[in-house]
Amino acid sequence: MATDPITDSIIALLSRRDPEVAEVIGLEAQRQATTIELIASENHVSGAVMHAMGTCLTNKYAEGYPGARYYGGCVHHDRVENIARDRAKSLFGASFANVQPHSGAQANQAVMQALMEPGDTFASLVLKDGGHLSHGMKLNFSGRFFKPVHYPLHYDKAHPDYERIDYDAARRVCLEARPKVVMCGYSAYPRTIDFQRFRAIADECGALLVADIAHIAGLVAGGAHPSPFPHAHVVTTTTHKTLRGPRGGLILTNDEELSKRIDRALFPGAQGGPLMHIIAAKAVAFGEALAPSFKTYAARVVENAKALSAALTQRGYRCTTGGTDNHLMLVDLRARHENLTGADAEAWLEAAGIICNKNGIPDDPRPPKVTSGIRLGTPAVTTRGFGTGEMARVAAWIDRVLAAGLAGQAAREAEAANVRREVASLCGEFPLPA
Ligand code: DSN
Repeated sequence: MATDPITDSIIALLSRRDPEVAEVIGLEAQRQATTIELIASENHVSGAVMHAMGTCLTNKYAEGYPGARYYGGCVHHDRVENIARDRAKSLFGASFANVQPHSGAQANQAVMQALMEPGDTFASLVLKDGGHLSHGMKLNFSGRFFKPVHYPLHYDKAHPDYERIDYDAARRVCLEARPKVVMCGYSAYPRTIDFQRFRAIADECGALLVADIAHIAGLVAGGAHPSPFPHAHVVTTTTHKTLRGPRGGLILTNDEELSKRIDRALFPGAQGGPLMHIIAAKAVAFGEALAPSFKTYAARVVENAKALSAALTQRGYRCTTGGTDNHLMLVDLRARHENLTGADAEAWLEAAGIICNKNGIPDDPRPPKVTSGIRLGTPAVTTRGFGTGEMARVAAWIDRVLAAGLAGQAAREAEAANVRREVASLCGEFPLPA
């Protein structure tokens, strides 16, 4: 099957120079072209974004910022970084953007360094219930050099906000711990985040509010989720999830004093030379996200997520919180198959060409490498052109594969092969973006 045309042309050249690596890239291109990508944090970038990444901008050291570099020969790099900064600012309505973070975790590292001293306290969601490792995991810089306190979800099944953020508890945690920073924004939370409420909590306890919108940045840019501005003091994000850019990070603020601290904390505090080819690709992606068609894309991502969640619910699965407001859902598998684990579901679905990840559900009794749930997201399939009709087919395939999986190895392998063929055929009708 044809893969995306940019990768095809790169492989054609590479196979003459380095057939070994070309072969691997070719196989991965085939995998992406013929499987259904439901990992909530992944997407398929445009050919223009892909092109910008593979350019001579990778050859240059450009430590510093536009107009203040540590190397000569940066005139074109200054220009492209300024284009990226300006586009990011207009996309998110911010007066400052740092486009250099290599990743979301490094964006968070820089912001924490800018806003706190080692040993200071910050508040974030209980990590296993949807937080990110850079929000205080013990092995991560955020947990080693700072002191995280965590706020919970509602864990009481009878509560109308079951499995949603417990804002009253968050307020109590923050008033008691008096953190310097309150972090909101998550990796596995299917509902709208009330940034205004978090700002009120931050103000009451004298903290700064940082919104990590890595997952929902494309929805914010496309108007399908409320903006963290004007509530958040600082916003961090990745650029490669719903925002559909190259793999990387971004920091935004409207506070001039904080912006200076953030620039210093990122370089030289956390990183050396910026990846200028990636910054060029970020500029291209921000340009795409500023186009009116991106609003339609963001709305469709949410529409598809709601359709997938409803179709799975109809088949007896339970989506946590009862559904989704954004691009992802957490599926509690036990409602349909008491003994099915997230780890098995992930593996069986992969064999059928449906790619997702096991994920703990709130209050999950199983350990993180096993889990009782899977996380599903619609950014990548929506880019491909899938609509609500295709979501219903995907839900039916998921159910078939998981039911057969529990019926034993022979049934599992036979059904995975059947579904794999049907999946590849549907993928053939929805080629990857050019
Ligand atoms: N690893 C990302 C995710 O899948 O959500 C978060 O950085």
